[in-house]
Amino acid sequence: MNILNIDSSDLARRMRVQALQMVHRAKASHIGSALSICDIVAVLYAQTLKLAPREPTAPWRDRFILSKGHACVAVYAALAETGFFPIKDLLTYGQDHSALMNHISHKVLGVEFSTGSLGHGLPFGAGKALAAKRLKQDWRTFVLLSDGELGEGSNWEAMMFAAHHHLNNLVAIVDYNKLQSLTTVDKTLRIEPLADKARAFGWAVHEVDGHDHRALRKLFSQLNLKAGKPSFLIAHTIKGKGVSFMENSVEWHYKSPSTDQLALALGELNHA
Ligand SMILES: Cc1ncc(C[n+]2csc(CCOP(=O)(O)OP(=O)(O)O)c2C)c(N)n1
Repeated sequence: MNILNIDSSDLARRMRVQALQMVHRAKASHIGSALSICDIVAVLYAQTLKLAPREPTAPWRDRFILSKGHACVAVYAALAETGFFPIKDLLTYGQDHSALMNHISHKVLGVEFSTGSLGHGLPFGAGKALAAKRLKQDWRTFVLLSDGELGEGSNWEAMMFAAHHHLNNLVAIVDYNKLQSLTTVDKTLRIEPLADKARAFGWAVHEVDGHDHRALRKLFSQLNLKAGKPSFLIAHTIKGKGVSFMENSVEWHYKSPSTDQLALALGELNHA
């Protein structure tokens, strides 16, 4: 089946540890955004995606696109922890001449598409899904979006396009943590009623707790890809999940943890 079938909870914990260390070392931003998606990304890499870490461009692989490219440390950590490249390479994150840039880069083994300017992952993913159909290939395309990103009109164009072409091999997952960079999504540009909107655009809609591994695994394995519709998964999450003082706190969109804060955070993750 080419699914890794490893423990997703352990992977998510290791990803959080790596993400915190990377952001601290590089004095970078977006740790809250990365912690928000660790469980979703871990369940995808550990138990959902068909992939081969030693053959990152295997033609049959499922495609995963991180559209909220600012949360790249979560994906870099997942790729290193599952063997796409050496874990020690994570030490170069955010440094001059490193492939591991502060927004996700396709120069990193296992990354399909560079993003960072929000609103590009879903249009690209829809094109990939259409290509798979035209090539009569059965690989699927998963795109992970942020909630604030839905303010970009390109997503809604891609949603019309995907429904029009019956792209049942396309899965959009919205990391619905309800926060943006400076305040809530609701105060910035309201996206509710999100499920109704996605349904009206012709997608099959599901809602899930984005930190519940069992629920995520079940949902990913039961997607009705034969229904002739693309799938829109609304994953309810907490920005900063896993580190108590970062949870639901907008300041951790930009702030980088100090040495003391890093130690506290790692302690909470049982990583002394
Ligand atoms: C087109 C574009 N406009 C603005 C930005 C700057 N920016 C970076 S992250 C962000 C919003 C963060 O909120 P959200 O998209 O909900 O992601 P979260 O970090 O909460 O997961 C913005 C506006 C960008 N990256 N791309």
